[in-house]
Amino acid sequence: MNEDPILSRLRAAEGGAVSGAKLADEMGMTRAAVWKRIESLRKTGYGITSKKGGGYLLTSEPDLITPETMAQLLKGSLFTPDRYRYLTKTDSTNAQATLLARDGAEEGTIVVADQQTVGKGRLGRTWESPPGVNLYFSLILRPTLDPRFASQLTLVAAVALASALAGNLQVEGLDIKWPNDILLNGKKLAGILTEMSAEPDAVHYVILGIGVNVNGRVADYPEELHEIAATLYDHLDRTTPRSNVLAAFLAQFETWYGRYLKEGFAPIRNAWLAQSNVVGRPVRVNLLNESYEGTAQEMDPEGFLIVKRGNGRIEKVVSGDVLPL
Ligand code: BT5
Repeated sequence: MNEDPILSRLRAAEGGAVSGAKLADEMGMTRAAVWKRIESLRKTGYGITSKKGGGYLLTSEPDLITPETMAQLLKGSLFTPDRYRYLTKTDSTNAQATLLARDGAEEGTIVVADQQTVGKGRLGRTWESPPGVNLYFSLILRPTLDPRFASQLTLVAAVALASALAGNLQVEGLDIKWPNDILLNGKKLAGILTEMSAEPDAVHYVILGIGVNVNGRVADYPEELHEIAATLYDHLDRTTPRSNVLAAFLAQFETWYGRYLKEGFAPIRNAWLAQSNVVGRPVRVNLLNESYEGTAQEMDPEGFLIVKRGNGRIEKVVSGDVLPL
């Protein structure tokens, strides 16, 4: 979608005001039509002041992730603007992406929401998803892949997100936690929920759902998250445009996913190990009906975590939570 020409003109004025008459003239509109467009821009969150005889002045831009905003930033060939689906409020982007995938939506389709009412974590847990401040999105992928290895895509996404945050946005203090978290100074900044539909030998589709705490304040989250969640805003003490985080992630993901399909899991494993502190650390492994302590030894060539228990036994962790001690 094209950007609003009045908005482009106000941006181009770089802090200067443009008179209504001039805008009307340049756009080939009446002054009343210009005023109407300005009103609708204000409604979407743009700060535009108007002084009698002084013209219109753009003073602030909202933190939008609408198709119009993202169209300029989606430069790759996988997540193209025509595959971008935006919802202001939805139950869960994973649930919506699943419906689209069942209907045949193609690889590279992305469902983005400004707010989720039933954001999902793993194992029936919930993901806190307040409006206007964070990122909640789901990618539809259709890789030719043995379903046994589909969980490797969680690690591809973790590497891509860590690369976007550390590389493109220069955030320090990040760590990848097996299998699905990005931590910032030890607290959860982002989570990944991978779901799939498959038969024994073939993947039909994979939904990769990602939540990133960008401009939210942990103090506004429910009490039980105060000690465990992190946001970029709290860390940097300034807002980061959500569109930049999303665009950086999608570009990184396209690169890492491409490498994964071409070269296999080895390069992902190397990048993951380079960005994670878990190897060599004491950990607690929480499984559905068992919990034990040990030392994380390595990530095996398939992406599972190898943990040596206190009693010397070597375990391959294929699911569950691994918490650093
Ligand atoms: C996850 O689950 O970390 C996966 C989260 C995936 C969320 C995205 S948002 C877009 C897409 N659509 C969805 O419906 N979901 C995906 P898990 O490892 O089970 O962690 C869940 C736990 O993280 C919760 O039980 C809380 O303790 C904590 N938590 C909940 N909301 C959080 C938040 N906003 N920030 C940090 N921690 C949170």
